[in-house]
Amino acid sequence: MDNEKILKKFDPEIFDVVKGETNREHSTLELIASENFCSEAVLAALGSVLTNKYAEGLPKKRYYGGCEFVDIGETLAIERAKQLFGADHANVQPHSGTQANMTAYFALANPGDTFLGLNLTHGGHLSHGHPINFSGKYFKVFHYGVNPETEIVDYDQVRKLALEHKPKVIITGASAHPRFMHFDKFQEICDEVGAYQVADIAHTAGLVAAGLHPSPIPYADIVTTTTHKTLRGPRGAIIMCKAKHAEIIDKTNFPGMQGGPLEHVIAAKAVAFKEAMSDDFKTYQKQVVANAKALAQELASLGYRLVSGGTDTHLMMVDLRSKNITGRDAENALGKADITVNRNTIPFDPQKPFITSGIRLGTPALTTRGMKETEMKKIARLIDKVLTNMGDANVYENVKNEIKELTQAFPLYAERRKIYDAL
Ligand code: DSN
Repeated sequence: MDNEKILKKFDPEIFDVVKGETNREHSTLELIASENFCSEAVLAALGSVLTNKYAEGLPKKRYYGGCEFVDIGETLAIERAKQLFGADHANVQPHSGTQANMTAYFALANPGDTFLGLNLTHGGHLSHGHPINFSGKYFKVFHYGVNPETEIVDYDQVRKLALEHKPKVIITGASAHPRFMHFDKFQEICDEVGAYQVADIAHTAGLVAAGLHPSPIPYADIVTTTTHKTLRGPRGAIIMCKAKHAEIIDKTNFPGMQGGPLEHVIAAKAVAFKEAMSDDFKTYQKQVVANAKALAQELASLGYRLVSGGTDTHLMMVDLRSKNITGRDAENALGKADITVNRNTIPFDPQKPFITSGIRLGTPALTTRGMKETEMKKIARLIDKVLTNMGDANVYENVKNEIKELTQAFPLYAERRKIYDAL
């Protein structure tokens, strides 16, 4: 890898950042549900000269010359996204999930229009109408939540709120809800009140592509997703929609919301979509779900309460109140023992979002390393060891040693690390 040699020579400080992060990813247990490890092929496209090219517009309809190669890359990304999800239309230019949502909302609605979205503290997302986000500032957003008993999305409440507020858009999808989203049920409500459905499947896109989670494509007007979570591609997003919205989506994204597309990222998205069409990817996604179930079951048997009692997906929400620990303290303690998680509010959380009563755990990244149910059970016990011995540095050290064994048995970016070490 001559590139690394050049970087090391010219900018050793940044080289050390890249090397340090690669080693951190290898030597810790990554349980953040929205993270994953993309392939060397994806990284190769990302770190290419495609970053140099301005290509405002769409393939064959650009505002710049010299786009013949990026046109091929972007067309491949579009066609593969359409094939992977069975969508009529795809725009692969959004820089992030929030920007994809921004395009979706402004394509369908005007500032001041009424929306419905899932409450952030019940598993929604900032860009689903939180007052501190653009979505909550430009639109009048009412929030639905989960049923207090089942902790699963309350479709009766969604319907009641929809009939009461007559939203222009109902945002579906979640970032911290462990159960399936039933887009068909949402669509029935949308049809009843004349609302558009915008489904944000950022978290479950890989599962949807593999047929392991209900797809919103047959129902929703617009579907957005990031490409770096369960989909295991580069950091970024795409928008898919029904043919009737194709023109407005493309126009709203550019020139409406964004400038020049990131053609290196778009090429990397194309690579990831090709990977996602393989049988290996389906097997991987099945294991992601099996691992999540195994981790959840073991945690439950160790006395942890799981929001909604378990998971259907790649993630679970752990309620720490019975252990008298906050999400923030758990995140910090686990971090000291080389287990990376994020604190997260749980439905009806009595704590503030900065503290929280829960943690969110996900299995996409560890499954990419090849870990299976046996490792998940072990990891549940290691998590418990830390959380039942808060502040005990000896315990953290013991857990770290066990994690070292585990990470060495499932190496990550081994070739890359070898090259960095040799420089
Ligand atoms: N999508 C969020 C997450 O799930 O981590 C971050 O915006």
